[in-house]
Amino acid sequence: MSGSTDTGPRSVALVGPYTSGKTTLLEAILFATGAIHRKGSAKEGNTVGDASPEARDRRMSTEINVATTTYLGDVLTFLDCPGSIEFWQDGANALMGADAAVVVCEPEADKAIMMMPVLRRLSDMGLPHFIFVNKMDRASGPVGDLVTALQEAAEKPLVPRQLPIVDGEAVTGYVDLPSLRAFAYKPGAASEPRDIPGDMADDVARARYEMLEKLADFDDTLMEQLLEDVDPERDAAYDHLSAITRDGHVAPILFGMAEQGAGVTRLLKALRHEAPAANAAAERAGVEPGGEPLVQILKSVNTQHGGKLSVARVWRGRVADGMTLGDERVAGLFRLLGRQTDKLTEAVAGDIVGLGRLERAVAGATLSPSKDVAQLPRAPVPQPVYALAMTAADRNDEVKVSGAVTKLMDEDPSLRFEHEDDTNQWLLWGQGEMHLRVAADRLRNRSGLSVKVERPKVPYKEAIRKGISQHARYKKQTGGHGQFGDVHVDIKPLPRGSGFQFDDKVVGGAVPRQFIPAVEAGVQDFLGKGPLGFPVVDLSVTLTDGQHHSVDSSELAFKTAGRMAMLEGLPKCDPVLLEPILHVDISAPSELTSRVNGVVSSRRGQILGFDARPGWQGWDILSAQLPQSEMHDLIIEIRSLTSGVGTFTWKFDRLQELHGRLADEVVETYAAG
Ligand SMILES: Nc1nc2c(ncn2[C@@H]2O[C@H](COP(=O)(O)OP(=O)(O)OP(=O)(O)O)[C@@H](O)[C@H]2O)c(=O)[nH]1
Ligand SMILES: [Mg+2]
Repeated sequence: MSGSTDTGPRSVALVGPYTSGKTTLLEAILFATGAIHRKGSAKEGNTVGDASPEARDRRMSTEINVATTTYLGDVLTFLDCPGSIEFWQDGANALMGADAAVVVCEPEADKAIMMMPVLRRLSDMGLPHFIFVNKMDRASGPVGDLVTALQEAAEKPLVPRQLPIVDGEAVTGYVDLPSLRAFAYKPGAASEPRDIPGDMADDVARARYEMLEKLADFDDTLMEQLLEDVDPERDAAYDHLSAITRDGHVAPILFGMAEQGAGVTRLLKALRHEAPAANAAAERAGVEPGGEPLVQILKSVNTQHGGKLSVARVWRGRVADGMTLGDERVAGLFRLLGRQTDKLTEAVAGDIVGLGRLERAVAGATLSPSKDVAQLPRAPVPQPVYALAMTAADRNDEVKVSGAVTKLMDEDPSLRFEHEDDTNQWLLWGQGEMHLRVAADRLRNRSGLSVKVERPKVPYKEAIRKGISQHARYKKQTGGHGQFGDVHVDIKPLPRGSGFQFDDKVVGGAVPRQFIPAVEAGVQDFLGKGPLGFPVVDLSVTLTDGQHHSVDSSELAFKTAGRMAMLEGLPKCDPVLLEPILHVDISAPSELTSRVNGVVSSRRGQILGFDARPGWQGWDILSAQLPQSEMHDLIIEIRSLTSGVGTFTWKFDRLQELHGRLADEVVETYAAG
């Protein structure tokens, strides 16, 4: 068999929709390659992956699992990525350090749509990939339909390189198309050769020809052979497949059952021969060959006891324990097997290793012995789409909580923690409710900090619709030196977006110069909370006249008079509630756009139109305007309508008047706290 295997260490990302079996496949791979001697299962919660309390509690991956093993002398590191779209960032960061990816999916044609975002990303990155159709024990319906559905979801031509052997209801093995050999699955062991079932001969011949035809699009020699009706030999067929897959032109499809370990050895062989060597990824990332050692941090974890551990891809040179990277010393170099760390003395290009105690390392950072090294591209960070207001359960912990959240953001750039001044709430922003709840769990599990979360308040505002003139006098005579300030102001509405404007038209020193700023301060003070209970915007206040007293007038007196003028005047100005309206661009597969329309309408949204999503065939972008109060769980509904693939981006558009029952409800609810 051809295809060089002297490639050095390589890394393979396991990606694909949630619960497709990635972590189970990792376990099966580690077992098949002898890295572990007892196979755990997702159901029992004792796999190498998903060992964190957050993952165990939910029986799903909430972050990447990293495990290095050796197969026939080749070092392979697997990066098992969470399938949930909410934890996508961790996987996206890991993909930056992968040489190839295996997209694990389920055998149902109607779930193929869930593969679109990940297949799109792989093709954008130019990352060679394989499709592993898992859970073949649950397969129903013809394989041909599944392949068609997968191809519709895929960017690259997909090449089925196996044909499952079906016995009654059960899938019992497969025919390997390049070699035309058949294998029977053996639970927990490598498959055994068997004969091709007689009734499959025609299907096999056709499938093999179709495979070669697809490969021939990228290979002139093969094209000539096919045109001349020459069937390429087994080795030649492998060579074509390997070269074309390695270059990322096509993605082969393999089948199996991770839980039974079926199809795992064939997958490993495919990776061994068809995954590119580490230098291909280095070239793609823009790493110059030669020069000092270079690593990129794929993930950093602040463990509760062992200090910080960073998962890094070595891009160039040799990395040793004790070496300086950035301006910190590597304290511990490890080979990783889930949570288990084994000391290493050295790592080379292509390795994925653990680096101890690089306190300033953050996901995506590029490090070398020199301090200021050019940074390699980082994974894109999606805009947050969901927020919860967060407070420390114990008020004394507030500073600690914000410190601990900052550390979480170092690990996960898709989290954000921001103060909303209008509502005076700290908001934790991310990709969905589970994302944020896991973050809250991490605070508890790692830092012993307990937090409370709630639905964020909407930053409503209020404005006025009528102008008036108002007089206010503050006067106090309490023996000795009293207080006196007297003002006349004109209050007028301004157009939307103008904010607040203060003018003074006082003549003849009726209000002495030095007290005018105090009047303004008093007015401003009141604007923080208007008659309806919200910050007041879009108005002008003009100081037109006033009176003062040579002894009793003071800044405080005029400030109070300014406040009083507003307190008495604003309710007479016909106050109105303003609600923030956001511009939202929702992207979803075109066949679901009408349902998305329905969601927007049911949320008081206004549809502006839709367009094809650039670069995403078969997808639309729907532009709409939605009240912010209707946005809180929008992502949840969009995802549930679109098998999890729909997304949106948003930005503030404007403030808009809100009247009637809805406005009354808002005023009541917020007044009640
Ligand atoms: N029937 C069947 N079930 C399987 C197979 N492989 C995995 N499963 C089950 O599928 C479920 C999900 O498995 P995981 O390995 O956790 O899936 P995952 O893709 O890592 O899930 P996320 O990390 O949450 O995206 C578990 O209940 C597994 O036991 C298989 O070959 N056949
Ligand atoms: Mg998993």
